[in-house]
Amino acid sequence: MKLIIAIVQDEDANRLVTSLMNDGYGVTKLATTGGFLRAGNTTLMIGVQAHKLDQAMDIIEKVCKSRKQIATTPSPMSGGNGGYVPFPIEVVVGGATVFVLDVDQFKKY
Ligand code: 2BA
Repeated sequence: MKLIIAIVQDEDANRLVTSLMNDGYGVTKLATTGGFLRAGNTTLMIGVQAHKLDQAMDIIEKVCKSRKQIATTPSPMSGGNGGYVPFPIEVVVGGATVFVLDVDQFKKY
């Protein structure tokens, strides 16, 4: 069994959950925040049988679009002595950042 952890944009999340559920996948949706933009995104945990992994990845790739986003530069993690001026930057976000992990055990009690 595999666990897919997919970080997607909020705009794509509902459509992706619907598509996965319609094809029989179990999905857990988490509200998360990106470290760079400090903006909301969505992380999905999807447990799949190994033979259904490729199909799930195809669905993620099909549904999730990359988008340009204008953001102000995030504050430095640890500031100096002030004087920091945020300025707008353009970044391309997504479609999806996906990790695939081997599952050691899967149980439902
Ligand atoms: P954020 O960390 O908010 O990053 C949003 C977008 O900002 C990234 O899109 C990328 O285009 C840009 N970006 C990130 N770090 C940057 C940097 N140091 N310099 C310049 N631009 C930077 P994506 O790559 O599509 O990532 C979307 C979201 O996926 C990320 O949101 C983060 O929540 C997650 N993510 C990406 N890579 C990850 C990783 N290696 N581990 C864990 N989460 C990751």
